[in-house]
Amino acid sequence: MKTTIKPVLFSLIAAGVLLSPLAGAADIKPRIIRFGYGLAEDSNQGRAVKMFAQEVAKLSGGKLKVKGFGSASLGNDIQMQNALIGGAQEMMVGSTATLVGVDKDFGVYDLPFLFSNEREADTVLDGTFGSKLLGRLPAKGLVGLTYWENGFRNVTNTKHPINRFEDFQGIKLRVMQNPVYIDMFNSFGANAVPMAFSELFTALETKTVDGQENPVNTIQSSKFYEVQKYLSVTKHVYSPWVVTVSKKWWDGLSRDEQKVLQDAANSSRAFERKDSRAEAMRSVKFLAQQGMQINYVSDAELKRMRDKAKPAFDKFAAAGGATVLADLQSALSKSGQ
Ligand code: TK8
Repeated sequence: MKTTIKPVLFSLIAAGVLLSPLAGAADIKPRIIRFGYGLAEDSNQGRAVKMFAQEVAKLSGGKLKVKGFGSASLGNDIQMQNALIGGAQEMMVGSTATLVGVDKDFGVYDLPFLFSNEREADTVLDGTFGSKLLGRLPAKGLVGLTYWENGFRNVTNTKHPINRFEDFQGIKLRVMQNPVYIDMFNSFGANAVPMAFSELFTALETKTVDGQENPVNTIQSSKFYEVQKYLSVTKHVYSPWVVTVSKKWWDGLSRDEQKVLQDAANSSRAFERKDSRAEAMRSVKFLAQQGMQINYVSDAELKRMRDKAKPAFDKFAAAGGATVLADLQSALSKSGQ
């Protein structure tokens, strides 16, 4: 055996096949990257994964092949996160909110009414603060490549429009699996039910919960308008998505391959945000056409909600988040300058 393998190996090396993993060798099988996500293929998330895949194919000359798996077909956000950490899956995109299971400080983004507009969010996420927080992930088995926009979250339900925080009274509201959300909505008087996104449509359909909160893009792409009557524009949280890679798998890549993924992630960020923002403008009209009753919460009532939810900040700080919160607030104060 040995005598036959050696010459083959030698000629492969001579052909440069084993020495230059990114250069031309068409006979080497592409590395398959399973990239899981929770939303439908036809969503801002799905479109951005597709664009990222094309970019990776282009930059790697076809040596790296990203396969997108939408609708949580590889598992919900928490399950995928664990699969990445264990090395059983290569990539995913999901809400930063579910990263609290990995590092509690990620809950800072979920504090109510933290960002007033997309510009503030972009400045903080794309600046030193955002990358510093991503820099915490490798120690936990994940590599964070970039933030995408999930967007400002709004409430839907089947009972009545939400005009004031008192209207949350008695509403069973699905929230992400994150203590900041549970506290926030319980402080409004809702009955907050933490649940994986992948179970949400059925839970709404069977009335296990009365409502949920997500950006208008998601309310459209997940067809929540089929099972929800009222959409109340509250913009209570700006929610980022984060593109992550399994650290175990990442460590086995060459520097060139890592660069391809990072560069493609950087390009995908601009694409995804532009696409999401353009779609959000159209979604409200679409949802109205589908028969949703839409109301905009007044500034005065939003201020009452903000005041009511303030204890969430103190609680987050007291539970070990004081430093990360102060850092974020300082980054935010600079964003206006
Ligand atoms: C998709 C989720 C979703 C998030 C949620 O898997 O859970 O409500 O907003 O986008 O990450």
